[in-house]
Amino acid sequence: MSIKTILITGANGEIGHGLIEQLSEQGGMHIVAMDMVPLDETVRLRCHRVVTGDILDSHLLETLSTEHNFDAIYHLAALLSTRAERQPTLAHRVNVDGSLNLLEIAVTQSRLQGREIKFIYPSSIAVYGLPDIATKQKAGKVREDQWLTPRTMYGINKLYTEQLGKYYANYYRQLDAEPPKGQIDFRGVRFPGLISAATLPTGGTSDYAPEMLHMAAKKKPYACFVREDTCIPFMAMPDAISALLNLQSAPLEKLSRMIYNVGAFNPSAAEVFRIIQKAFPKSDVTFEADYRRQAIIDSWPADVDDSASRTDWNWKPKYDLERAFEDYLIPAVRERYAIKGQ
Ligand code: AKB
Repeated sequence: MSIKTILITGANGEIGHGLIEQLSEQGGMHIVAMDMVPLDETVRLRCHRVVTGDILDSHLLETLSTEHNFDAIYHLAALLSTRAERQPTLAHRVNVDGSLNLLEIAVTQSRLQGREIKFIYPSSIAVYGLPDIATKQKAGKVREDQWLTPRTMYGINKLYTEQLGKYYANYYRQLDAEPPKGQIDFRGVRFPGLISAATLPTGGTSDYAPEMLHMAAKKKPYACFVREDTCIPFMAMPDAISALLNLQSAPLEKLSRMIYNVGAFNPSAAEVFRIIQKAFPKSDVTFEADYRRQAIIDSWPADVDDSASRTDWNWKPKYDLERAFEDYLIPAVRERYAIKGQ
């Protein structure tokens, strides 16, 4: 069996940690991991090569591309929604220009190797933008082609990068005398808010759920920045990793689209609190809505229609709300903070 080489950007982030763990367990591949900051030891040891650098550094990316033959690129690097609102031009550079650099590397690799390169892209429910709560409640499960009117820089960046991916896969250099065909096999999932026991997100707006959990486990008070009735979809991190891996390995002929919704559970903030409180009865949570961040969350759907993923590549989350907390999150955070003595 030939060893595959996989490039992962944003490798030190939440998804990167879980993905590198899973891929290295699978074996049979060299992981080239890239991030702006040095990788945590636990993930570093699982990689063939680690590159500390910026996806905006095209020279660095071109050098990497001459040194490796990539089979697939998982482009995870991004500035999340809250941070992107605070630094919109930086977010645009990282989320759009950085993605463009990676797509260029993918087509260059494809040309050099004379075959299709897979490009796996985590998009987000932030691509949706519902105008008000009444519309959100009426909309219910949102399909991939509905409400594509994001109100955040991050959502706009994600939606545009999805389009760029489709362009590179279908129309890149379409005016050339002999346009190259099928150079990249672009596949994306629109993730809901993700909750991991191993890491805490930084700079997102769905962060209230993982923050509530980790603060309760650390016995620290937490002021939740959204109202109790706030509702968006969430997913446990192991399911997010499975979604990326299963979409990656699905036969191309089964895929009816390039971008897919994936759902798991969609609790209100109060329900998240109740389930955490059951495990940590002394958890000290107050609800102090920040109306600006609340408005972002209110523009995201309460649920997504992921029937296309279920039909095309057998998407089925392992964790519903109860299982996610009872079987995965609570035991793992207990262990994590007990070990750290916090
Ligand atoms: C964020 O809150 O920005 C992200 C997302 C929903 O994509 N977690």
